Amino acid sequence: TDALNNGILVPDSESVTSSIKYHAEFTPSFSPENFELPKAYYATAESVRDMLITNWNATYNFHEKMNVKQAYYLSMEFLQGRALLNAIGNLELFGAYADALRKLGHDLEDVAKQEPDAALGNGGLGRLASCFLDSLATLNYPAWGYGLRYKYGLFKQLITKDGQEEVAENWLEMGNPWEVPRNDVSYPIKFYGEVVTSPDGHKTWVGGEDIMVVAYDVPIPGFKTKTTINLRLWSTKVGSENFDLHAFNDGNHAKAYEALKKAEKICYILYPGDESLEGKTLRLKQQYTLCSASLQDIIARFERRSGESFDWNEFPEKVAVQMNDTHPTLCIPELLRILMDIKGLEWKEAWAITQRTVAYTNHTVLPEALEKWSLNLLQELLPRHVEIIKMIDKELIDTIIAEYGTEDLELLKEKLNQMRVLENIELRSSTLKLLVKPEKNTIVDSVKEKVSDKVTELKGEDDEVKVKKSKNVDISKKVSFDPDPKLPQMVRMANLCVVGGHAVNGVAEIHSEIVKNEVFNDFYKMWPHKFQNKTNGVTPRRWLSFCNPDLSKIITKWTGTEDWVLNTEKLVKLKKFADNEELQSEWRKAKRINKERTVSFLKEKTGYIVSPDAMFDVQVKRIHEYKRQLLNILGIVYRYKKMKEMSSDERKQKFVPRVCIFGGKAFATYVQAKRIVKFITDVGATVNHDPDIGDLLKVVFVPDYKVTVAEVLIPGSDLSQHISTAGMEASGTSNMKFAMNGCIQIGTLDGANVEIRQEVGEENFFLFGAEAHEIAGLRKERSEGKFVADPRFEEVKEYVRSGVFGPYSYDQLMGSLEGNEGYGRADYFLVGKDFPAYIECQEEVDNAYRDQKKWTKMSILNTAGSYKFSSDRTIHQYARDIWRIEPLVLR
Ligand code: DL6
Repeated sequence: TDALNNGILVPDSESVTSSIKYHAEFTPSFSPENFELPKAYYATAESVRDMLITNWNATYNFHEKMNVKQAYYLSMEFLQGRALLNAIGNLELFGAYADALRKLGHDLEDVAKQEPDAALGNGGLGRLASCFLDSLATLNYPAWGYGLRYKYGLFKQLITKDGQEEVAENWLEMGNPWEVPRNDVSYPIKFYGEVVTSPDGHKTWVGGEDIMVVAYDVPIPGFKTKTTINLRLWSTKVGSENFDLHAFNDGNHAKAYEALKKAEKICYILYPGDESLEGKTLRLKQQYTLCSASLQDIIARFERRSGESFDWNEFPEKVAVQMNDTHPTLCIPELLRILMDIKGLEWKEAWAITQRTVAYTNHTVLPEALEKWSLNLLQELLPRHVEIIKMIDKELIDTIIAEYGTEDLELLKEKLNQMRVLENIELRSSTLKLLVKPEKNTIVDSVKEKVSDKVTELKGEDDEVKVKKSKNVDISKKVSFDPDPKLPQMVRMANLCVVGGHAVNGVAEIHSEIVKNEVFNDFYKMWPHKFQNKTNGVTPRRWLSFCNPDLSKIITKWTGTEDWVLNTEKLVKLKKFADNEELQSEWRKAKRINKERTVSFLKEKTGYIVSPDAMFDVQVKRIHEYKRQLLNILGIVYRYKKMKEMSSDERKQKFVPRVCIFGGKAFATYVQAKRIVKFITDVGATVNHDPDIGDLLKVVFVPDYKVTVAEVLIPGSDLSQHISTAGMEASGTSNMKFAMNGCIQIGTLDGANVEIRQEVGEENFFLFGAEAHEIAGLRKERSEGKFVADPRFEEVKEYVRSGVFGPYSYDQLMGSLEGNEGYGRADYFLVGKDFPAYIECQEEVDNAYRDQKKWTKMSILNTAGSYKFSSDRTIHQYARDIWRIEPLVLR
């Protein structure tokens, strides 16, 4: 018989069994005669979904009735991973489902493995969005996520003899039991066309290409709560009237499908290659689709909830829109367009409402990742939005002039050039009139209102009448420049976000300081109140409780409560037992079990057999030069070279056995990153088959890194590497997951590493490398040829070039570390500079690992100190400081 837990219905294994059987019988996706794993998975998922739907509908109705302010998290990426065990875990039904499936002849874990990862994301940014959804639901916040339903997830990565190969990931092939199409939730989206102005000045965007979006909803259950929030993913389509039956019957099949394909391809893949104009257009269409569909939906909900009479100024009291990076920037002009052109508001009011509604999170300081769009392309695709963006630009120009004055025109010009939303575009004649001293023709003030061009008295600070006459002067003539016809005219999305939103936040303390003091310093000086920090976090449900049940049991035993899953501060209780031998021995046992799971996993995925006695040293993240996988692998090569130079006894004395594990995808068009993948796999192929080395060193590249892979590797690792060039990693989030799972880090003072080190204690973190404030100077030194490389760095590059790792030419890779002609910037990521400190630090790691008592203590203290990095803490901060929303508990 079913029971109640905190008002939540808890079915027993009997009713779970009958629910699974019911779905096995009535699920139309599989043939009736079997109950093999794929069908068992589908039936189990549908049975779980039934339970979620009850809570989901109740949550929706409750929010509708209470009509409280709601937050909307708009993101091009959600890296959800698998849903089944997460949902069962959040519902606390592991026991019931395991029992039920056992009775039906299956093992819950095997069933769960049937589920493909929902990989609608690229890396940390997308996974953060998914952790946030888990926390929002768990903490009972009224909030939704909005994204796109890509037909193919992030590509599947194959590792071949040539390195990385990408294959489409058809994650929907077997159907997706977690989504519910809402055929009644559909909106039109327009592209191209033109703007028509009526005699009264009203603007209408007409013509062009029209498509439709339809909503697919995914339930997001909270942990130990009824609250189940919604992730709404948009899918694009066209109506059947767009299918050209005549063309089809004439045999012109491609033409018949043209409109359909055009619409459908918007949701084919995440980040389509954008080298070509087609690629760029497609990406922009994706971004606009997300923004327009979500805003239409949000506005419809606001209107419905507000009833007959309402004031649009209440919109920001009911709606908070968070833009996850710049990809959803078009929210700003789109909200303005809807408010002005459709709802009839004046510019001033619409602009104020928009600014009060939206906020922006910056996730990178890499200049190449700060999005800019060609004005021409935008103009063609979204002509009305360009008009609106120009209005915003003009508003900003006025603010900048008011801020900097017109005394120093050179300074003003510089600020305008840096801060404007539009780049390389002449200054439009502004409503701004300048007051000039007639005698010297110098500008002494500017006013935004219309100024009489006859006689104006202007009082200076000393109250003397300084100007008797004013003259209308077009500011553009004074501070303008000629746009460079050779350079493209661009729209700077990040600047648009900063201007259009009421809050801008970075994702770790050091990153938020860089955002304020470097990337957006001019804006920070003008609007300091907008800038905030919200250090990232990860959900302790998925990333500790569910992925590491053995360690979790120990944590519960020693903290005396299960409550740490919701209140991670309780993890701090472990500190006082860090030296306790009983805890230490249990801790090591749990690690061992996890390492053995990793051993089987590596064997299955790569064929390599590694020993669980070795230290597992892991670097898993997107492959990027700034993350410096190259530093790691060069450190390994150096170690290998030294091993080869020693006798067998010597090398066993000197080195701790290590399994060096890499994982991560290189963006399909990022050639240098792909070379790094190839290099790592080549080193592995040589080292792993070297009989002199045996178990002393193994190098394994795990193909197709994704959430599911992380859930195995993170609990089973001893050391993890977060070794980016200081100042370049905004935060990192895997560093938090590793710390939670008692894994010790080697890292630079970058991103959230800084805060992790503070919390776990300096002595429990292996720190090396240059600091963020030194980087500019070091790069300058490097490019001026003043850098003197450590001989060990020269030695390792030479060794790579000698051909030990096969015939592939590493000239391009090694050259990039030297800045040789044709190989790009001279070691821009400062691998050479940090190399000696890195390999020395790795020696310290070896020494620490030899003392297993000390190592285990460090491991326990990492888990204890990770309490701050729960996404629950982060979400509370967003809710309080940016969104101003309150939890609403459904009883
Ligand atoms: O904030 C989530 C995540 C950070 O942890 C990473 O440090 C950061 O690289 C990532 N940013 C992006 C944005 N684009 N780029 N590059 O993925 O965000």
